[in-house]
Amino acid sequence: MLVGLATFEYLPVRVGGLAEAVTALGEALSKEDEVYVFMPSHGLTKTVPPELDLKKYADFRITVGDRIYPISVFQAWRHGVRIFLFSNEVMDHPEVYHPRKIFIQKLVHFTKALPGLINLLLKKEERKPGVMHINDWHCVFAGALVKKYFRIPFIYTIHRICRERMSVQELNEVNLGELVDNRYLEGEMFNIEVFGAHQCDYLTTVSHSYLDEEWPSFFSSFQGKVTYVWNGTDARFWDPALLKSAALPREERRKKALADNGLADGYFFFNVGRLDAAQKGIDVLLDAFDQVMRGYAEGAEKVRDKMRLVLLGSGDPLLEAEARDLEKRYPENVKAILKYLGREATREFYGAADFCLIPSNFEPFGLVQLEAMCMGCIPIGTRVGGINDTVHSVDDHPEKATGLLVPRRDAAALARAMVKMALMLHQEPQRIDLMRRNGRIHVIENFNWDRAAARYRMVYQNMGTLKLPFVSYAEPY
Ligand code: NHF
Repeated sequence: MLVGLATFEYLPVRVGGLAEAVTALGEALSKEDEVYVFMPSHGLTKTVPPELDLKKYADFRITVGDRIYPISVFQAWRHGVRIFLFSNEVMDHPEVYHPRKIFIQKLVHFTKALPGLINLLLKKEERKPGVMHINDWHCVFAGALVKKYFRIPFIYTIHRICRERMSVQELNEVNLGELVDNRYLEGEMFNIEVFGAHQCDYLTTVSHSYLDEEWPSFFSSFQGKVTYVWNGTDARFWDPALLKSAALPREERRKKALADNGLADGYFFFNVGRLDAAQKGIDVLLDAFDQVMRGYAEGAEKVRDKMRLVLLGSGDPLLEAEARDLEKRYPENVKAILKYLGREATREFYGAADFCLIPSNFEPFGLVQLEAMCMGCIPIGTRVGGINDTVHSVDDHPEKATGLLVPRRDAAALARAMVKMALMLHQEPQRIDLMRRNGRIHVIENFNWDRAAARYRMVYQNMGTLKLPFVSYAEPY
């Protein structure tokens, strides 16, 4: 089958987990299917990385309002996937989602460019995708038009519900009034995700728990055509054997990584990612660590002096300031590295840290817990979304435990969990070792991209033959 993936992020263009997920899926699908990716260039055509052998494929024009815009389509091959990039003065803007005004213009240009390219593919190559896989709300208008004009069914995957709206006036001004329908209107605002979910042939999201959490408010309206497909991770990259200091015992690696960051050896807690309160719950993490240091959690006095926390990532300036403040108050315990250091350096941290803190308030899937488990770094996360689906908590499954789960938005519970795990590391190292081993095996067996690709393939095939529903959302797999 020829699968078209429409997305706003695909490596090397990356803002968050969406890029990792769609790229890995495209590559896994390409082992059995042909995969074409469609994306705005986001300026990639101007700063072409050498590994992308980018070539002009076609030029055409689109109309937006009363203006005519040229579009150049470039194509490249990356790891077996054919990538089409749309380039013009709007779609070349290097920021993917900012500023909002340009981002919405990009969305509109993409909506018009995709049917234009499908038309050209038909003309030049006499073929079209058998299915379009639309990723997140940015691409749903394009999916709906391609379905309408070319009879290509589409699957809509929600990586995170954003509840995004555009006004009816905005849509009419860019000649997309044909999409407007009362069913999607909230006053004069048009709900893009509700539109996409109605229009698509199949709706998926990235974990069972997220589907459950958002069932009453969103997914239940689409019963019969909705399911979940778990993401995966690449355990070949997230492999302790690839660490610079792979030959050293884990405790030595920890000692060294902490020393490199100006800290003495201790119980090493690590957090990586965007510093954000709304989704990632970093405010809760900072509060929890402070509670341990102040001795509020039971048993904290036994571990307090040896608590170490390394934060890696940037984000909300307010949280960055709070992280700096925590570092100042506890200079012997905390190191805040307020930037991203790249995948290889992150891997070194996972390979040295004892525990990875993932205090998200919601997490459709979340890749960090998988990466950590692959690397023997034990996740302490919240019981939400993909974290809940992928981590076996030591409280629920002593034998097959891979981490510890706590309630969301509960700093006191997280503080208790940190103390509990630090004490376990000290008192029951064999139990900790078992959790590290369990984690890597669990990810390799259950959360790999070949498995995800196989599950998506089932969805594509069911759409093709219109055998719906093929699975109840609640059916585990
Ligand atoms: O892993 C890729 C990612 C998810 O939880 C993550 C999110 C956005 O919020 O599916 O998409």
